[in-house]
Amino acid sequence: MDDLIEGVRNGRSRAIARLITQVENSEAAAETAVMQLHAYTGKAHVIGITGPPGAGKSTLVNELAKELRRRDKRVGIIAVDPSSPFTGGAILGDRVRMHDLAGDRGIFIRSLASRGNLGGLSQATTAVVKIFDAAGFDVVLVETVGAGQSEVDIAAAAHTTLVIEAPGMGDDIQSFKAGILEIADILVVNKADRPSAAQTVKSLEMMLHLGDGHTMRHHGRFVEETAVNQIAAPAQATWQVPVKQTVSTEGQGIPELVDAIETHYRFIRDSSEWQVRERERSRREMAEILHARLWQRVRDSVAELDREQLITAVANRDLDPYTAVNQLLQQIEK
Ligand SMILES: Nc1nc2c(ncn2[C@@H]2O[C@H](COP(=O)(O)OP(=O)(O)OP(=O)(O)O)[C@@H](O)[C@H]2O)c(=O)[nH]1
Ligand SMILES: [Mg+2]
Repeated sequence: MDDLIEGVRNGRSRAIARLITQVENSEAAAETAVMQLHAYTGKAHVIGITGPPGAGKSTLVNELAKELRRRDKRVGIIAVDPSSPFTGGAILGDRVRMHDLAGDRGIFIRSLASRGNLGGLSQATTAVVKIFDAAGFDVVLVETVGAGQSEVDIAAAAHTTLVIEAPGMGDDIQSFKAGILEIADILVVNKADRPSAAQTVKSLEMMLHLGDGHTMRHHGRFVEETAVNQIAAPAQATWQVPVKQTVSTEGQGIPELVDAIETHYRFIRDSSEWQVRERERSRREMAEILHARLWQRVRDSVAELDREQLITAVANRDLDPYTAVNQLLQQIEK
């Protein structure tokens, strides 16, 4: 086990791959290893890349990784729950596109697929970010499809979140998913080679402008710029969300996007924002572990038949879910 931890800390690919596989299979040994690695983390810049299916996230990640390598950064990449299973086309496509990067020791790419375990994917992603961090990767890129709340949560656990949009999906303001402004640190209009790209950029900039009466102070939360807040926290530096255009298939706009990412990194490092986000990430991580642990204790102390009966009772409206959970808690507290 100590060999495995030493291997990961020395950035050895075999050790990293082995530990990630253990994490994916929820092996008890993996938990112990990740536990021990925590002390060696906290250095990597974690970047979430999210957006609708087909917006060009994987192509962009590939180009970002190449540019970051040119800037001498070591890069870990996680594709979370790619839209197709391992046998399907999307992943194959990802492999082909990411093929450029194969053989580069400064890069490690891993796909994580949903296993249906409780809190499984989210917890596995957090663990793999930790492994890359402990292995000395400077940057960790996490690609998620921005379709459901859980995926958005994963992106929100990053230091810097890129929201990728593509033109031509009905470029009126309403068509953009509610909530993207809350999580985006940088907006990217990919496929800028498409004719309607300018309109998409305009719509996004208008949305940002509508939010101008607010000050983005805490990640994912808008704080009203009231007199009270100004007295309580005077002259807080604020981040203006930029809208960047890229043509990922041509590598266009990529160096400028990496510049914007580095500017954001300096902004959060030089303000209290890094600490705010580290605390937020720690809080989420603990909540996930707590959730999994509680369910495990319920499974250990309440017979499956009894659990299923409670679920049926709630579904049939014979019982409300609060009472059902209270009953479960009483049984594990015994
Ligand atoms: N014209 C154009 N096509 C692009 C651009 N970037 C990506 N594409 C194409 O768009 C398609 C989808 O790209 P992906 O990178 O797989 O998109 P994705 O967002 O990762 O897709 P999912 O992971 O399935 O959600 C591919 O056929 C790409 O070649 C671009 O800048 N311009
Ligand atoms: Mg993809």
